[in-house]
Amino acid sequence: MIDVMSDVPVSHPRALSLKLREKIEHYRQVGIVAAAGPIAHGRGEAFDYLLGEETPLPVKEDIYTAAALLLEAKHPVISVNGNTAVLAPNALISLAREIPAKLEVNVFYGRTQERERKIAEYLFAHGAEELLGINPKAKVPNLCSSRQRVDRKGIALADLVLVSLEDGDRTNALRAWGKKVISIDLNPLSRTAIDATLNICDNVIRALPLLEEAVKDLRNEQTLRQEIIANINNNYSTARILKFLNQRLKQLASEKSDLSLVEGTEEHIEFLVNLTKSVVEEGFFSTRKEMLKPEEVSSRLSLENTFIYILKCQRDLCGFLHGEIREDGKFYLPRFAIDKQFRGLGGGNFLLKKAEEIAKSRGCSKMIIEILTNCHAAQALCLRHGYTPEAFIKANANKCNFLVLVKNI
Ligand code: PTJ
Repeated sequence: MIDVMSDVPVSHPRALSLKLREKIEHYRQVGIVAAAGPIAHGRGEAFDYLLGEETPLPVKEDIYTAAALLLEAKHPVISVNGNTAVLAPNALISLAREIPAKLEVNVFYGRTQERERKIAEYLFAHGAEELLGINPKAKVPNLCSSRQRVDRKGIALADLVLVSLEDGDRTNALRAWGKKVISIDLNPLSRTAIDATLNICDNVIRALPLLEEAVKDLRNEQTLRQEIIANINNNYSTARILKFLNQRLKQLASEKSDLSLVEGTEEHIEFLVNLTKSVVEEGFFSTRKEMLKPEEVSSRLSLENTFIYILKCQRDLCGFLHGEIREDGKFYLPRFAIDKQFRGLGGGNFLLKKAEEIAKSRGCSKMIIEILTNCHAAQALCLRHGYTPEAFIKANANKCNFLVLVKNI
């Protein structure tokens, strides 16, 4: 096994990441990795951070789909460039054996026989038995870069090519040549990822072993494989990963947003009136609602069984909740609001949880929330928190209708 001397202490919290960098840099000096290889690696690291350095669930499904494609292909070929060879030599070889598929060297930068041979020898040293793509003679039509040169017994013949961690031109040209392409690319918006028959948005070091496991699982499942393949839709896969990233970033934003609640006092009256006004203007509170006049707010602050809390984002006042325990002993939330600038930071979740805590601490077992029917974000929030619609209040005179949502707590 070829190993690289490392300056990274094993106890370093990011030891694996730093060691992989060292490896990429070492093999750049050796001439296996291209000069641009460390830059490509850095881009991958950045995207992997956003994923949380774990294979997301929808990507695990894509990996199964990719395994089905590989097993159904007549001549599958795994294309290997400098970065992939160095990052995952054993996984590449093992996957190729398991399918079985051919391994073919195909590089973009500095394509000389010397570089091709260096990559091949590196993989032979890790146990590969055959490597195609050394001084190949066939050409991918309509492709100008060095990647155009492909092996007659490999990519030229292939009906499916697996490409990992690469620049954008070739996937399109391979598709136009009639081949299916599976890509492994951490950037879901790269041209390779978009043009592929299916992109696996994951780090090659995780994706290749998972792919091998999926190949083993689907080995004797031909009907299932065909069903899976019939439903391939790369755009949908891209949409799912973008949604995953969106939710993950929202979650991280809410964890970092430093939210807190304080009891409403006289010093918050101006804020309460102004926020109420602006939410009325947005059409999310009825004009019939109180809290638009300072004296009305003031009188509510001192009422027994009325709870007005202010939401703070760090030091900024950014929202409020107004809850009441009425004669029926249920906890009503006539209004809660968050300033436009501070939405999407988890404030809604925070306010609802707090309202339920207050309700429970006062012995209430049922929450009741009235929301204008056009206020979809607040309705969605309540539904996510387990509220169910109980009634619809038609209030035509004020051109507003309410949905009554309830939850037993
Ligand atoms: O060895 P060569 O000459 O064929 O050159 C290889 C590189 C990678 C230098 C070349 O193909 C290149 O410049 O690629 P790009 O344009 O930087 O694209 C690489 C893509 O792979 C980017 O979308 C990265 O986000 C993605 N990527 C980087 N690291 C990983 C990755 N995807 C999966 N796993 C990774 N570890």
